Amino acid sequence: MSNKHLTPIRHILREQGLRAPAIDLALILDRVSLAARRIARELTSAALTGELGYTGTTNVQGEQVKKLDTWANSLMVELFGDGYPVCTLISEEMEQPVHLEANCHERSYAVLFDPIDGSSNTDVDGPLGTIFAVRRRAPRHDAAPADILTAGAEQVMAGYVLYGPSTMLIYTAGAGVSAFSLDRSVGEFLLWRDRIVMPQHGSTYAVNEANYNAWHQGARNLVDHLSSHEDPKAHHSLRYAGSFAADFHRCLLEGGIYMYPSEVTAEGKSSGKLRMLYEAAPMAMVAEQARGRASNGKSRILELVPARIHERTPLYIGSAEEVALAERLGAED
Ligand code: AHM
Ligand code: MG
Repeated sequence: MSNKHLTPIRHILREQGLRAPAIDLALILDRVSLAARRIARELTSAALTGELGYTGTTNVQGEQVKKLDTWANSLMVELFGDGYPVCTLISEEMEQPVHLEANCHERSYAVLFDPIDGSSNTDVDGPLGTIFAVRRRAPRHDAAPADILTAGAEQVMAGYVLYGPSTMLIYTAGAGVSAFSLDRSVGEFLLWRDRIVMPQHGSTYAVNEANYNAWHQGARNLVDHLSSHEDPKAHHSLRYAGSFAADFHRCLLEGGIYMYPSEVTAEGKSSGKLRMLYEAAPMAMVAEQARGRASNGKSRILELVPARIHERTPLYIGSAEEVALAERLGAED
């Protein structure tokens, strides 16, 4: 059978069969796909429609909010609010979860997302992303997210959209990683690559190296090693787009490592920048499903249990060899 005309929804149903959970996930993927297409369209015209720049407010993370962050967050809340099967939404842009009581059924789900990843790129026409994860809500749950504060291994689907020269949707529902490219002429994501395998080793690393002096010694040793010219086989080039989705996508396709280490401050060790539930854990599921790895420098990201919905974690993600090296060199010891 030809793969040429497979949309994400038909793909997941073909992979998982016409069973109830697969249909639920297809319905969710349908909303992600629509959100991605609308965000992609908005991004192409944002400069001319006055949608660039800041709102003048700060979010729960204390970060300046861009107009596109707010717009994309509202869009996703509106799309998922539209009925079964999603009853809980957790977003980087919202202090509290949104609970949609009317959408609660025997099987219902939480979608956790970062609507615009790499916000510093909005006003300079750089690459951007949307990151998402899907978790089952426990039977007889209430509005409180206690059952969502579990290990990332509980995720049933995860992925990201990359808004670059083309718009790509990448997802996994636990049976490999698939990538779809947006055909703008028909407004559909169509399968580009299936069962992607990340190379075990790559030739690039991605990190904000301007933070070098604030890192723990182990993280500095790792970057010293990757950038050293002593052993040509160990030498990597630096590639940093400032968008996790874009930097991770390079690792997925060509291998290498993306990292956001913790920092040593007067108050002690920070937890890095990236948030566990809607940045690190979803990408960790994609990485592992592509035979890569994701670690906080000591432990597998997918085994860590966050205590709060906006909890942060140091992150080392990408090719198995580079992530193992980060742990071996004690990046977070
Ligand atoms: P955001 O969700 O507010 O955009 O923050 C996440 C982003 C990542 O996409 C990117 O890798 C990182 O923050 C860049 O941070 P920095 O500017 O500190 O390098
Ligand atoms: Mg983010």
